[in-house]
Amino acid sequence: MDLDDIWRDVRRYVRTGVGRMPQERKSPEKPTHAARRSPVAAISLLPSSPSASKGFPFSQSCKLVCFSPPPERRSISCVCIPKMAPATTALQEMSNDGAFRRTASTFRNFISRDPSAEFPAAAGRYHLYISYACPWASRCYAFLKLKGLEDAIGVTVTKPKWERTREGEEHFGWVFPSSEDEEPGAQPDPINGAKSIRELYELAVPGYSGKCSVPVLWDKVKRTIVNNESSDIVQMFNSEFVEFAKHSNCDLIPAHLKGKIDEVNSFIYDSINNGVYRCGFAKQQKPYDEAVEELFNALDKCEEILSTQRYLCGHVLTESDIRLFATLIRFDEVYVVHFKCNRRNLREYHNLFNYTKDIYQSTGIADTVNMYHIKKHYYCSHPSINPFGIIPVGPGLDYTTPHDRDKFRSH
Ligand SMILES: N[C@@H](CCC(=O)N[C@@H](CS)C(=O)NCC(=O)O)C(=O)O
Repeated sequence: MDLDDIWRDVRRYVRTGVGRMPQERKSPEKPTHAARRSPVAAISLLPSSPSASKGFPFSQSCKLVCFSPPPERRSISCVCIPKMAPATTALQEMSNDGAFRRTASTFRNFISRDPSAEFPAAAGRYHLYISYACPWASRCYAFLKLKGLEDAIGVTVTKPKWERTREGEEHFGWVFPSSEDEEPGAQPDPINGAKSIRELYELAVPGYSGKCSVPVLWDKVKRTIVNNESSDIVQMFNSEFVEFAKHSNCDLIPAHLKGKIDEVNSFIYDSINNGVYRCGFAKQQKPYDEAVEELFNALDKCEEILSTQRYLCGHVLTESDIRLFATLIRFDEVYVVHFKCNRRNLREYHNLFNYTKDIYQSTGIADTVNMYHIKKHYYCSHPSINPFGIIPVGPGLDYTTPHDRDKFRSH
């Protein structure tokens, strides 16, 4: 391997996150003994510099020097490159082995029904920003609907297709339409007048350079993001807003099922909810093969569970069902094609397909599903997967047709 080979590897690593730095040293100015024997790329971390990392999959800058051993004793001049940092979109959340690795959410405050809490529950104070396309955001909206919180918590929907969030910058993400008519189903931001979800993150944290995801739960009083993690948001909607809920008796996380719900959630998260993304965003065959195997094994398991009971945790609808539904409703229309989850269609699973219809037909849920937004987002926002942004015509399933899940009512 000569210096040019190393340089090529380094450039590839920086550009795609795939591969390995040949060797890393903390003090590039003083090459070590090993460095003198074989060519190395030595890096040192510089203070994080968002501007230096623009357009790269990493956001921390590095100083990089490549040395070659005697007799050549050549070195390639130092450059600043970004390395190893939070991604700014899901398409960049990639490990060296080509597998998709979702980064953790960053805002994790909790709203409490305790009036003295930092974020006390109140009607009209909090606002939920979502995209219909996003399964994580949709589960929050589903909770809001099932609990009947529409009058207490406002909702704004972004445009489905990711757009450039700032002139002259590389970042693509969720944006709001400029008028109610621009994109049916999406609205301008009525609270902050933001042009994009990114602007909300920047309002909350000036200079923010991480991922700008939905859902966003916004506090109008403190003018900040309370929480951007759907699994937290659904818990708050379930238990902390009871006073303001039209359907206060609806408990999607009942105490006696909590253990079971957690167990099912963790199983379906890895293999199904995030599993479809692991299939779709994989950049190498092996992680894709593994993700597909896990996904369909898990679907088979759910199919079996649903052959003896109406819902995943028994005979009542719970959080686990809302989580699974958010993935299943997108399955045949998007994941089978776009994410290559095509071992089987959902509609070939008798129980899962009827179960999906059953939940779709539960009060309020159909309002949380906008298939036009869902398809437009996935097929048009990931040019590395679908470069021409063509939206496939089918299959156009009708989830309003009769299902057979009532058979479990008498049990
Ligand atoms: N852990 C988060 C994940 C949310 C998430 O990944 N949202 C995606 C849409 S499906 C997003 O907004 N991505 C923005 C981006 O990747 O730039 C949650 O469950 O709330």
